[in-house]
Amino acid sequence: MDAFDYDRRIELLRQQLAEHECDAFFSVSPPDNAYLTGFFGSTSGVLITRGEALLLCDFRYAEQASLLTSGVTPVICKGSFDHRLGEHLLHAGVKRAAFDPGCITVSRYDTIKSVFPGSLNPAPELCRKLREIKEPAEVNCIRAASRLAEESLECVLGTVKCGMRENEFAAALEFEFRKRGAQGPSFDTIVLFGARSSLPHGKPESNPLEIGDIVLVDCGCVLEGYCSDLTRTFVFGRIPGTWFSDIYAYVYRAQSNALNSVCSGANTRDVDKAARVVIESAGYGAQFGHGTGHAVGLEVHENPRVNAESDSRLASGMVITVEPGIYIPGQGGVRIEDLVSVTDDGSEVLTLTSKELRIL
Ligand SMILES: [Mn+2]
Repeated sequence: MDAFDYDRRIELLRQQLAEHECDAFFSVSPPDNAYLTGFFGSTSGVLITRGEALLLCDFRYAEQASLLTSGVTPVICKGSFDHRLGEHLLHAGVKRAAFDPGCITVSRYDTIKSVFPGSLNPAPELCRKLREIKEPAEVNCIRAASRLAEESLECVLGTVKCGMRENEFAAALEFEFRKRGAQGPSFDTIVLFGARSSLPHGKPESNPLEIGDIVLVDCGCVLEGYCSDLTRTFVFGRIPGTWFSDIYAYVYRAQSNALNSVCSGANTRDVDKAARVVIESAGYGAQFGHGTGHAVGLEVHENPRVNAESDSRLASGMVITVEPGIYIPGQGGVRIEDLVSVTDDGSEVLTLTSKELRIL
């Protein structure tokens, strides 16, 4: 496993705190807490002050927390977790504590507020912003998670036969993920046959695979805490019609065009445009109703987002997806998705599976 420099991340966060004129940061967000400390439990709190870095968790995670190699001090809490967090803020003499308003519920906020009399300052751009730029070791984890998902997909594609069900395919894929060392899927696996492929985020059901069906698979796994994301669209037995070859070609071209636009300094809106312009000029603009992509890391959907309204500059170290699609209700859809990392001199596509139309 790649070793991460948590102390460096905490130091970067402290620099951000100074800019926000705050003397502490607290978080109850598992991905932020994993990023700052290496702790992957489902419930935890992190409190960073100028001099201290605390990880609050409960008895279930005591041993796990004691094994952490980061410079963080574990605190095992009993009773109301958020209450304890408020008390620690109070006892540390904190005056202005920054937190991410997108990662806490109103009731948890209220509990902390009821104990801590200082100021709570919303700062969505703190830890999540740091997470946008991946360290080389993080990119390696995402690359490995991508390889694992791709190998699993290849394995299941080898077993495809008439009558196989969508949910059977999805279960087989997730079984392969686990068998190969993944912690699990990074989101609910999407497997859609035939006309159901027009549902961009449809759920696998029990309908059987038939000759001439489209097979759309959108899947990803988690490895060492990092997510992958991959979509391919195949056909089973034969191509359902020229309409399908046509939309496949448009999506293929849109996806390549957007991938080619990915580089440090590019605006996310322009990456979206690079895909959209191809699909629009083919007359399918209305059938491509979602954004072109999103960043991936400890969470499968991270910032920056890549869509027509987004306005972020890509920078070396970011890892995003490029996944345009065309969806025709009642007929079927096509989506092609790769992971791409932004590098100093351009980009590196992390997904290696072929995108040529494949007949299973
Ligand atoms: Mn995606």
